[in-house]
Amino acid sequence: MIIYLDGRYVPEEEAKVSVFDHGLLYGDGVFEGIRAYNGKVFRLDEHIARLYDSAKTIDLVIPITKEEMAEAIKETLRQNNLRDAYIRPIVTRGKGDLGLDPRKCKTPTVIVIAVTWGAMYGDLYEKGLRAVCVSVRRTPPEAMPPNVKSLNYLNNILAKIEANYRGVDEAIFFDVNGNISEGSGDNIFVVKNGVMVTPPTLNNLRGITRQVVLEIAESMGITVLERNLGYFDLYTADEVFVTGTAAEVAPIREIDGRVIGNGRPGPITRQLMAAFRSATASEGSPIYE
Ligand code: PXG
Repeated sequence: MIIYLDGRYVPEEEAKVSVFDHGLLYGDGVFEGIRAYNGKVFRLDEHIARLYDSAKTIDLVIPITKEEMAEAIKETLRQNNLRDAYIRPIVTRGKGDLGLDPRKCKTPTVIVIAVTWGAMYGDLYEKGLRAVCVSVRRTPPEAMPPNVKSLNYLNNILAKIEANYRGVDEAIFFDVNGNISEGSGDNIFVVKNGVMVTPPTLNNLRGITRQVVLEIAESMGITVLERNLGYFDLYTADEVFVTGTAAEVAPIREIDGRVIGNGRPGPITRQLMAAFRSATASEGSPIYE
């Protein structure tokens, strides 16, 4: 495997960072998760824009341009002969000392990893996922905006651990005000009486899959609302699904033991899954040309 590290393409064994890198010491850095389908990178510009916005928010200046980042991503895919892949650009604050002051970190570390990747949830796209609402709350935007895709994912990992202990596939977060936020690594939608609703993005990550699904729904004439949701809206929904680069569009069949709809992926979810699949198969920024 070939990794992009600070402007060079190196074998995995040589792709090493310092133990004094603040990405390791403090989770001080940002990342993205991007997919390539059939030789094309899906929504590359949107992912790169979000990476630079995440970095801007934490006052981290990425030492290469967006164009150079796009090229580094595509060249990493070419170096590994990949057409269908999961891509992980990472930018850390860089090497500093054991103090947390970022001024000690002179040069950010830039990494791009690309690996082969298939469907995340296997047969669960047909059966639907089981989920629980977890007790840990999504980090409030006043503390750390969930819009920043930072290297500190402990809030999300705590949610995932809770879902694991409860024997289900995914965690659903609430925020500190009792509004639904998102899944551990995906955004959430409910469908009731033909209307699709998803929370506004103050308390969750502004998902790129979420945005694609909103665009698809609008083009299909489905009414879409962005408003706050609570437990009642989840349990009484006709359909619930989550969206993410890794998860794609994945139906939820059960939440906290309550069966959602008839316990099978609903008609709107199915339509969106099919439309999303055709979007990923046709759109994208070509890797090899
Ligand atoms: N919310 C959070 C907290 C995320 O981390 C999404 C929503 C969906 O965003 P996109 O832009 O991908 O539609 C994410 C996605 C995983 C995993 O294992 C997920 C993500 C990152 C790393 C791992 O599910 N991010």
